[in-house]
Amino acid sequence: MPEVENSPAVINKFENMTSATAPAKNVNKFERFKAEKDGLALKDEVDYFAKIGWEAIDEIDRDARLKWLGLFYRTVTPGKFMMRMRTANGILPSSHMRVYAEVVQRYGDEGNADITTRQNMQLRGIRIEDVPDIFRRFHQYGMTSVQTGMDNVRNVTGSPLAGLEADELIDTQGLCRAVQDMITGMGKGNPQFTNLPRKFNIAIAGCRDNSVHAETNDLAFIPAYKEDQIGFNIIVGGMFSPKRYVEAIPLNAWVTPEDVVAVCEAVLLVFRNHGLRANRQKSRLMYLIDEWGVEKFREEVEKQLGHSLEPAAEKDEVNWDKRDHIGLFKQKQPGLNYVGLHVPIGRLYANEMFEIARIADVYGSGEIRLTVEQNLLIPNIPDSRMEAFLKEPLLQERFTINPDNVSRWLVSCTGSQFCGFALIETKNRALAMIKALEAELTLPEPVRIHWTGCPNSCGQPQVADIGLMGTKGRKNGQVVEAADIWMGGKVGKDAHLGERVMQGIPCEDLMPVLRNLLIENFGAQPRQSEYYKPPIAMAEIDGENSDE
Ligand code: SRM
Ligand code: SF4
Repeated sequence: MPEVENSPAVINKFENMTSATAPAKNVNKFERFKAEKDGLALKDEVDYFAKIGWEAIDEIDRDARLKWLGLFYRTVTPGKFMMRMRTANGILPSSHMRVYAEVVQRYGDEGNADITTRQNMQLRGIRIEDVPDIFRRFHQYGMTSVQTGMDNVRNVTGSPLAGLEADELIDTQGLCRAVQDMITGMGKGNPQFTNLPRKFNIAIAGCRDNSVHAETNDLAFIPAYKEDQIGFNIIVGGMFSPKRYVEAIPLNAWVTPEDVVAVCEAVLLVFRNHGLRANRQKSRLMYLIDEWGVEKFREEVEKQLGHSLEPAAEKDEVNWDKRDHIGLFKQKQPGLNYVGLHVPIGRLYANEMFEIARIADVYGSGEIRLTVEQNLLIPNIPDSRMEAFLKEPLLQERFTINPDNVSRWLVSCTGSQFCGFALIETKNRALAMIKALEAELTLPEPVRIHWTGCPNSCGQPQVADIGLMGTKGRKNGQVVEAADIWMGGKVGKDAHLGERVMQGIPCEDLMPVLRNLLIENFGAQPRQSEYYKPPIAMAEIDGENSDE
């Protein structure tokens, strides 16, 4: 299990940026401002903020507490906010997609949206003066962005094919929704969980291919049989942070689906009540487990639950390679299909979002699903509608169901276009580079390439075949945007994290490095090779084609 150190320069930059540890006292400055006023209290102040405008809002309210309502002030684009939603199990109706489209549409070129690495949606370009109206619309449609940032539980991820595939072990849709409702007080906000020591990630896998990256979450449920009963083994403490990248470890506990919500609540309460709050860089759940040992942690969860937990099942049921769900597939419901669309780097614009909502309504049941690879699925399309569906211009021109192996698994975090932590530009660069590589190379199998703009690792380079992590490097005496390269991440069955294999490669020199990695490690061939005729001079050197 790799435990990775970053260079002191990068760590220092991060500690400054996150103002990690307060000088004296035993809590950091984040703990102090949380104690002064709960982020959820800002629900009552949003109308006022809308009146006074972004510049007049108290800095801590604007830059930090508003994240409790899902509003992220973007220093990179002054005056504009990003809004992070909740999408339990990554499932949303077309009506929600239409609301998102309407929200970002009003910002013209500055408005867009992203599908995130937690099967979720983020909206961009938001002005504070519009927020009361946007919240009213969310309320009307049963949508929420509450408690999605800072020291809260992030979007609860589940199997994207929940309820659709014949080989499914547990349908995670209702479970993810129930956990979300518990955490957020049915979307209104729940003060019980608004002051955790740090962020917290929960994933529930119901399928055989670990489609949620269970091992990277603070708390994850993995399908496992005990005798003839299907339930979940529990793993805890997974996390990526600039100081440490670590997989979750077994809690040695097995629960039935009916117990999932109660266990989530108990684990969160133990974390809230006992988690470490002195050093913000060491506040994630794994640090509490380090301090107590997993046995004591389990006992405390049992105390909180009021009963003991059954020991884990001997083996879990994750025994498939990970799928990306792109393409056309039969559902378990006779005559119905789901289609996975490839959304390059997860970026969406208003006109495309309206179109996604429309095709989901016209051909499917109006449902849309998101994946942690930042793609989307349209389920419940009858056989009879499939031919027409596949001819839709959106699939021909933008979101193909048959992407090239080079670009198929491309994932990217937000990067410097919108994120103040970023050390490099990611999404646009990743896209430009993959297009150039795609033009040059063919690959026998897809290669999972993940970009992340800084060591926070939102783009999860540690799970990729090739991961790129933004850093600063030097070239010709100048500081330049650069990337560390990770390799060997494995997803699906036997998932494990990769390792950093190269450091500080200037971004402008990345193309030949990536090209070589693809050729040497993944069997890439130059596209021209099938038509390639060696020039005479080269052929002569090889001793072929000689006149003699
Ligand atoms: Fe992340 C902070 C974007 C998934 C680890 N992450 C941020 C912020 C909020 C920083 C900021 O305020 O600018 C980024 C917002 C940028 C923006 O404008 O979009 C941000 N994180 C993202 C997203 C959007 C990346 C993406 O393009 O998909 C993902 C949103 C998921 C969601 O819907 O909630 C996202 N972030 C992740 C993941 C991946 C995951 O959850 O599987 C990780 C690593 C796993 C983990 O958390 O252990 C991740 N983000 C971080 C960290 C490092 C946490 C730590 O313990 O140090 C930070 C910084 C922090 O919390 O201090 C961070
Ligand atoms: Fe921002 Fe990407 Fe860094 Fe996350 S990894 S904080 S999105 S630059």
